[in-house]
Amino acid sequence: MSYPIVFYSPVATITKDEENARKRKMSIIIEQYKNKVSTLYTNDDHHLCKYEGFWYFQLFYHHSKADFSVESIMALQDDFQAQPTDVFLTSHPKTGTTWLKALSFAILNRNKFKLDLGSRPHHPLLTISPHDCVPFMETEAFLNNPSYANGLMATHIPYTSLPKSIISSNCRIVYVCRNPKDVLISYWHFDNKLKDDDSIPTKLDDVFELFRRGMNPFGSFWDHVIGYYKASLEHPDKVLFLKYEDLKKDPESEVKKLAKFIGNPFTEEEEYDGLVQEIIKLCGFENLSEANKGEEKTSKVLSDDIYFRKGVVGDSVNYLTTEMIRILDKITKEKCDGLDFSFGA
Ligand code: PAP
Repeated sequence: MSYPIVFYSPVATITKDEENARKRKMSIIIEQYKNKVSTLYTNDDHHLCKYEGFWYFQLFYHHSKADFSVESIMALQDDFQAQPTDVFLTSHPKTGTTWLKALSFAILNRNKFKLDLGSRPHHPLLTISPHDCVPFMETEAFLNNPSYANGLMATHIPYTSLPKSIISSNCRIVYVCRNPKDVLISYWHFDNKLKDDDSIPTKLDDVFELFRRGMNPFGSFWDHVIGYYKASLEHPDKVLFLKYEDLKKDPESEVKKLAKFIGNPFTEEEEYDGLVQEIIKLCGFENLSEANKGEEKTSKVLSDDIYFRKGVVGDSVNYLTTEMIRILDKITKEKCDGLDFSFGA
């Protein structure tokens, strides 16, 4: 199967006018879905609400959590039109999204942006965040001119809640999953990094309790993974299911698999020239975390380095108690019962 080659460009920096337009559009979206959202079941402090079986922030209560809110998902479900050539990078938060974005961007743009990492490196991934190279649909929903047209985008929306046109069109979906224990620890650190310096850090016990009950944004984690896993079995030409741990263990074959699936397989010559290895190196944790250090270079709310912490498999053993591990393993066993599926670690 061959696909047209589409060129992608990084998201431009948002100007002040665009930011104002974004705020206006956000107010319209809040108003539009106010009634629908008010009927949803919320948790005790109205922090999250449940929609189509998964938990989300509500923009209505948390203006600061504008992106990734239930309203943005509703707006995308109503308005988003997928194109047959689109590629969607999908994931539950903290499972390797940033890495998958970088790899896919580098693969699809390898003729446009050469990979020479020599003395004068110039690849976009060395100067801007993978999140600016590949936007989230959820954040673009509030822009007047979303960069959907670029054809490569990401989302944390669960499979069963994806806009219908993504399911019905011939576009491709790549999902990356990671073992729940490392996801929980990564999320806990991320959540605390998002807090102001004078806020009290969230305790691991509290995050654990919510995570195991599925009450985290885009949770339940297990239902999220299983939804995409089943879709990948039913539609293997449409949904590619990757594991963070496999990418760590055998990056070369996983990257080749990814390139083939997204319509840009490496030629024998490219492989011979070491291009696969160069892409792996460019997108490796060491390289990207170094490139994203320091002040934010682009327009986003979050600084670029918040997405890079340790980037290893199994760090959760340094934080979780034996009892927490037992409980998480038990949930995994129950949720995956009858499925030929196991997490990579
Ligand atoms: P997001 O859902 O907020 O976009 P996501 O990128 O999915 O986050 O997950 C972040 C995790 O991926 C972090 O894991 P850690 O907390 O266990 O360290 C981050 O360090 C890791 N990560 C980011 N980039 C890479 C990379 N290039 N290689 C390996 N791991 C990475």
